[in-house]
Amino acid sequence: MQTTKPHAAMFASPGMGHVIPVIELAKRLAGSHGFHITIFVLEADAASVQSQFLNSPGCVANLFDVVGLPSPDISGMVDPSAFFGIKLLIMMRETVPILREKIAEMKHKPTALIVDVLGLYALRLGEEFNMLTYVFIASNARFLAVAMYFPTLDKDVEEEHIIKKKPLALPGCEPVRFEDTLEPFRDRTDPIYQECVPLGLLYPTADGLIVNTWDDMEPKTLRSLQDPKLLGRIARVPVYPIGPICRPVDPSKTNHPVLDWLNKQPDESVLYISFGSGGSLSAKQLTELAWGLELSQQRFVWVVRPPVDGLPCSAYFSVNNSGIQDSTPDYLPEEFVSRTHERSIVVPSWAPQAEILAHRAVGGFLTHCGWNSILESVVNGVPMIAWPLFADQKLNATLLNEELGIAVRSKKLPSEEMTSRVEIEALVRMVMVGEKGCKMREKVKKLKVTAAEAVSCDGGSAHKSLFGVAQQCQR
Ligand code: BUP
Repeated sequence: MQTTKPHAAMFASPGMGHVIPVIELAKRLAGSHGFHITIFVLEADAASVQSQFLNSPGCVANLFDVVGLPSPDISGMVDPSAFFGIKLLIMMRETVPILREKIAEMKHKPTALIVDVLGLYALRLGEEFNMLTYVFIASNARFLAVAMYFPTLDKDVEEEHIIKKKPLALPGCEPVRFEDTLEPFRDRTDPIYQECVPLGLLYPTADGLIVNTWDDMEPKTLRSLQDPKLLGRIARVPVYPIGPICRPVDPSKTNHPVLDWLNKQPDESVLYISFGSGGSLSAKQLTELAWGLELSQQRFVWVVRPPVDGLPCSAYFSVNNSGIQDSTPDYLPEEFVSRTHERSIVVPSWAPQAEILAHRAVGGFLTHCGWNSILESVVNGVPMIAWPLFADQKLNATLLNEELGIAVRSKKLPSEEMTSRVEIEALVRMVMVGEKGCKMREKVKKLKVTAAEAVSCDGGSAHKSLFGVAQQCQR
């Protein structure tokens, strides 16, 4: 029996949606389970949010080491117009030789390697350096189920799902609409499909699959993944539901103009709107959203990003009583800020989201359905308006809206260009002041309780699951 501390190397993809949960997992493995942790992450521009986050006090608290890896040049390997998730995947693939060199140089070799879903190519290093290997799915069990099952469907995709439009029948799980699956899975003739779908076969080559979810959030899918007669037949390795892991925050201890403004608002009266670190809307859709928010007459905090052809912005768009001129950016309706400033605040590009969602004044979240955003909403008992854009977001929106009943969603068909201002107004009012909003709030508050129970150090399921990982690593 090994007595020294287990040493885990973690390989994180760039982007806040990946880096934040990797750091949180590292904190728990180091803090509660005695791991020594080295995190390898692709270096980003020093001014980027990622670099600032990694240099912030919470990340340099001596709990783990962070090693930056140079970003490889992938021009010539992938079409410049390709979906950014694909570019990240190729960057991570091309970084594996550098990661290999770094591990080979380490004096105190890792005994375990934990990669995220874009780092699956690095699993092959496990055998070479005698490390146990894990995949950390910072998304959910449903994403894992689809990714692992897709190679099994492969040849049926065209006939059954694209032509006949049949949902995917995953053993023991709710059927999954084909249009909810990830973009790279939808066109068998695309080279990206050939790159991405076989990745599903790599999950079972790891020694364990660590998922940021918990039983009450995804009971059916988790059961299936753990049942050898259902999806467990494909997973073949232990599945560890260790969620929900989110950044622990205290809004009263954070200084930020948005939080100052929230302090002055009534309980559960503000809608928070954000499309995540990578999402933006078309200019027309932004206009409709702005009008929908204004027509709803509700309070809101909006993290707004310019449409692809818009100009970047650098100031808070608020109009104060001393008569500062209207600072509405030109991609929002004229004088939008002047008309709405008494009950809203518009933030350029980045806000302290976890603190905002934990604030007592926030009563709804219009979200792109990134998994971290969803978890941050659930742990604070905040109902949602689901507005998925890409990647796993449609799968997530369906879970929230159709299975858990904690989000409403636009009825817009895929063929329609936009969600109209009238529908947006109705969705906002439904969540903030409607009967449906009350019911959703009740449900999400119950789920919040199960989330807190899961992560409790006093016998919570997530804590036990992580203990399982630690035990496996001690062997
Ligand atoms: Br935008 C924004 N402030 O203004 P997701 C995001 N975040 O703290 P994504 C802020 O980034 P994926 C902001 O709290 C969450 O922890 C937010 O992760 C934080 O979406 C994280 O929700 C965003 O998973 O990533 O970035 O689109 O690719 O995983 O969907």
